[in-house]
Amino acid sequence: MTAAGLLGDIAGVGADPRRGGFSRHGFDRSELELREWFRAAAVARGLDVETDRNGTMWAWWGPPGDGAVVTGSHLDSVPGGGAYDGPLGVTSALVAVDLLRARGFTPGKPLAIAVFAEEEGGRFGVACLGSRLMTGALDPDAARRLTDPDGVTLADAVRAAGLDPAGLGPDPVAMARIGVFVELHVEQGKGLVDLGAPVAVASSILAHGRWRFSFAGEGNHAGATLLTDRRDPMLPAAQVVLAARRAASGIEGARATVGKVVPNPGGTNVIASTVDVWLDARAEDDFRTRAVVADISDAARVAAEEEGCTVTVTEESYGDTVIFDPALRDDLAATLGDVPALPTGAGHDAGILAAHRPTAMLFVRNPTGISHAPAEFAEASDCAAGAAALADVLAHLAR
Ligand code: HGY
Ligand code: MN
Ligand code: MN
Repeated sequence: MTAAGLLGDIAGVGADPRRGGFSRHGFDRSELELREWFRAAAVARGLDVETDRNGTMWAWWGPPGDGAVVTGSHLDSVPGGGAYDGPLGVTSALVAVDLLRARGFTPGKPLAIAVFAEEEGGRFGVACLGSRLMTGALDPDAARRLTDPDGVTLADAVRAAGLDPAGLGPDPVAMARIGVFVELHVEQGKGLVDLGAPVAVASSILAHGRWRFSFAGEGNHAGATLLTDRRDPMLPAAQVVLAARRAASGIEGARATVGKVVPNPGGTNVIASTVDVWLDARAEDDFRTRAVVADISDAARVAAEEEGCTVTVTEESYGDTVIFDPALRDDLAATLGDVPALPTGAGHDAGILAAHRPTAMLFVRNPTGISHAPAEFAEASDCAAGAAALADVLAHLAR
């Protein structure tokens, strides 16, 4: 079975007819279904599957042990996301095991496929939730209190999935098992198209984070309230959208996005009483990223005051610039025949683990560069090249 073929097997899970693409979020019905699919696919390959206390699934080739060679990714998506972001890394890992078996390879070290929970933060708002919890980058008490849009807490969601919420948090046992981590991912850009190559290794990840701007004004009637009598939080909310583009434009390489705005109560003929606006901001380093956010926050405060509203700004998640282990990166690039190294603006569980373990990524060419959208794509032949490259890398690391 090929990686593209395995993606075809799960194409019915979490398909979102309203948004297009897939909506698969941490511990929701579709993600749990994908977890069962992964368990069956791993068991069919003779791998032993366990789920740790942060909801990370581990499929072991041979006995579990410390210092393992670990590969994997995630099965959740953004709302209305593509088929490849996450699942390509998981399916490629399964195919890599098949390829290594067919070559008669036996790992000289423990080898595992890991599937992390809620990488996109599409349900509970914090990206790389599982890997942040495991590494201690996220306070477990704060995590347990996170809520989804329906008000379900993470504690309740993991309990419903059969996990003990008290077990969420730093996991030194799981961490000790990771000797090296390699995540294969569809490229989220056109670097490989420009280079005319199917596969690259990753060099770095931009500093990035998410901030919630909560504006409060006064709910009222859209027809009966004079403009001069309004305290409409949608006005300063709109200023955040404009300030994001302006602030990021002023700093080379920076990007700032408002992809989610939630007015309450959200009626056409209702002046909202509150509006929440989520900002995703990224730049080359911490200083530049925080400068972008500070600029937008200043604009939000001025605009809120002008409208008689209040604003609170909350950092929901943050990660500094990641430079992937240069020695490992160069070793893997050489193993694959001097493939190129590319930076990315996208976050990954590999980026969280990179602060703790030698970590690398492989990127697979994306002909349009589109990601986090239904049009995300990789040719089957490039997926095959990616899985073969992952097999080569795993064989090299687990020799
Ligand atoms: O948002 C991101 O960068 C990632 O795809 N989770
Ligand atoms: Mn993503
Ligand atoms: Mn991803």
